[in-house]
Amino acid sequence: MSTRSLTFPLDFLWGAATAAYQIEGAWDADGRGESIWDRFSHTPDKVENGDTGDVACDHYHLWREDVALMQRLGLQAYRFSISWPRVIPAGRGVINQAGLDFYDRLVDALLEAGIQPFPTLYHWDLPQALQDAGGWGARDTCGYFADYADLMVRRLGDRVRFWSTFNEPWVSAFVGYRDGRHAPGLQDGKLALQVAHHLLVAHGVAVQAIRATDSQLQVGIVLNTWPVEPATDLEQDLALAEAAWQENEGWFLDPLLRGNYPPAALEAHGSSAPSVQPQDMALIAQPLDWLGINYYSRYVVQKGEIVGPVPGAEYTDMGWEVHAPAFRRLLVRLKQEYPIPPLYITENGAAFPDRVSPDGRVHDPRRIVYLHDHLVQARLAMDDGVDLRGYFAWSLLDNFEWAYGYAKRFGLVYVDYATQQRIVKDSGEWYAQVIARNEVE
Ligand code: IFM
Repeated sequence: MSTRSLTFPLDFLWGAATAAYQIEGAWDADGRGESIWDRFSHTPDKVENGDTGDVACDHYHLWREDVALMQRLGLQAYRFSISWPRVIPAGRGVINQAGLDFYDRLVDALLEAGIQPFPTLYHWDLPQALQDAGGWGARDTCGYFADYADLMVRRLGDRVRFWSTFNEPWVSAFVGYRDGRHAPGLQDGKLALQVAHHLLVAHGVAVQAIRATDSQLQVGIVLNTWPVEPATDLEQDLALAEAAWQENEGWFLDPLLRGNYPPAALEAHGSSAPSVQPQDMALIAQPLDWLGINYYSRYVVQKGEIVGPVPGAEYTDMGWEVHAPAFRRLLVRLKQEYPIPPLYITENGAAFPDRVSPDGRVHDPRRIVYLHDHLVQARLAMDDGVDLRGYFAWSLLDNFEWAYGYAKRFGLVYVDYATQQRIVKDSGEWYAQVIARNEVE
């Protein structure tokens, strides 16, 4: 770690993030409907160890305690997601008041604790009833999503200023519908591209619905970014890295910010390219009040191949390279190449195999170094002119890490799943100091 302190602007927003299916549990409580992740995690061999989100961190019941933890850490904002099937069990039609009440109470408690709520409307848990009708492959789902967005904004918009439509649509489309490693577990590349398009259209109609209810709300979307960096200046490496950017990051950034798909990537998809209706691209490119960026790691390419492992590099428990300088390069690239709105880092963090020590504490020095180094790079990117307004660590709590179940721990707070005891890790204490001082040393 360096000896120089890097101070952040006074209004920089410090937070931590979670998602509904990963922490709430209470999967069938009080009228909640089934989601695609309930169905998927209950299907044999889909999730490591047969884990499910049935109980998870039981946040649905322990939310008061969790808000108190956030307050103790000094969080200024909390990014969580709303479970669509908890508030509209079949995804359309009948509304579940008990589900709405849960988020209502959570928002009130956060505000009382001085914590800004930062909800995401969709973090991968589509109501199963909508999946049965075609899921995101069906265009009608876009309209149901806009209705759901409208419902939530009418209910919470008097207290919640920041809204995001989707978390990581790339993952929903390609890991869920092409690779089959996430719900709904399909393996159809052409369908996945159509799904990606529908997610963007759904974003567009939801932004319109939200703004129609209250034009003052701050609406954004959260994208995952995983740059592929060339190991050399050789044409082959440069071309591969660029093609990967267009195919992955550009596939979402370009429609959202420029109103078109990246031409080369579109051409490369040939007959698998999505079918696009005349007004779609304008609909997708609604002005954004902010953009959320999730960053964890990068790939390196050399001689046309992904290098793995990168010699001398450190890897997290997910097998992801720890490489903070790529974070700054990414942020600067976004600023240089796109007409971006203000940015928030909506996720950044690392999984390590944490254990409770005999002293009853969880010592996680590698996570502290990871967070420190990424915050330094984020701050340096701000010196480079990047308009970065806030940072959310992933995650507040250890939680259900999708196909890995509970095997991976990303939290600032350790969760003992047998007892639901929470223990603030050393990284949580460290992050609290960063927030209190508004600087990284
Ligand atoms: O846990 C996930 C989260 O739900 C979305 N972004 C990446 C995290 C770590 O894999």
